[in-house]
Amino acid sequence: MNEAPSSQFSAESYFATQPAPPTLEHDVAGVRAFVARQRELGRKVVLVTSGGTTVPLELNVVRYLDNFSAGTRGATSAEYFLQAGYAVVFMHRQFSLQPFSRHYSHSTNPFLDLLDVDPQSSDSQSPPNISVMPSKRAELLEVLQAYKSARALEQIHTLTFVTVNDYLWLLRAVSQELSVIGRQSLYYLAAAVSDFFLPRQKMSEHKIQSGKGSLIIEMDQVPKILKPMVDEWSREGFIVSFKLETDPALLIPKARGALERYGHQIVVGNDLHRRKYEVVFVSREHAGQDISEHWLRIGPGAINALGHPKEIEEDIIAELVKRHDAWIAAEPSAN
Ligand code: PAZ
Repeated sequence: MNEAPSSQFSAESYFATQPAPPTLEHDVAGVRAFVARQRELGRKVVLVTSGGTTVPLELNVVRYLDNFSAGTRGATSAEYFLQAGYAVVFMHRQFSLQPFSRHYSHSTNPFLDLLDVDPQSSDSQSPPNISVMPSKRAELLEVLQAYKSARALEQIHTLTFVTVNDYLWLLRAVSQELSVIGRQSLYYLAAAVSDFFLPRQKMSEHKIQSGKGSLIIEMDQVPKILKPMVDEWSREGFIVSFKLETDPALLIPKARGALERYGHQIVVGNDLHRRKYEVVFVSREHAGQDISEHWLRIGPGAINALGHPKEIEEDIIAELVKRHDAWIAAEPSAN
């Protein structure tokens, strides 16, 4: 593929030329109702984005580029936000991991392996009883209770995206909806978003045919969406973006660069191979102050207060809740 410089889309020209997903209005109506309810209840609301975006190469899509992300960071973080009393808008890539059900992912911990069949209990009238294996009950109960509680308290609202275009349209719309709660809103942008896309106008309608040798595709750069988010859509929101790098030497300079360019609150930097054990918060304590770095690390085999294997997201969310509360408390008074 060719990464030669091509046309630059501003956010404005992007939305003027690329089509909105057909479900956008319906999705936005759902978010509006959810945010209104959370506002009545006085809850803080976090938008968690999670999973990778695709870039289709054809209108009748057979092939696409994808961004790496299983959705673990987002799904895990959403659980800790719920535990901290936040309402969560969980915007994730279709079929990526989700809060609670992530514990029983089909590949690492298949749900069917939790179950036992009691052949003694069957007769000609009824099928045998199915039960959860005793050794699995305590863990399942804990996850199930947290899940049921979040549902009963109407604390979580879920939205899905697949393409980078779906993601951008949804992000703009959801940010605008969340802006009504001002400083009570937090944006936790953990999705892995493509930097490149193929504008609709340049896409082939049908499957790209082979037979002409190599394939050369020129992609355009995805507009830098954090800029309008900070300046226009979510002016009072507490915005946390993520920066993923594979070259450790680039992590801090890139995270600092993003903070300087967009002027939001925090960039969480993570290295692909170390992301489950260490992250770095890059931020300014106060506007105008120097940028500082704060590392969070967990050791291998770390155990949390409940006796479970420690997840770094527990510490990330605890730190963010503290900083978000300080941000809310610092709100300039109305008079
Ligand atoms: O979803 P996951 O747990 O497999 O990975 C999380 C992550 C590395 C995608 C996330 O922490 C992140 O850095 N997101 C931003 C990626 C980016 O720079 O576009």
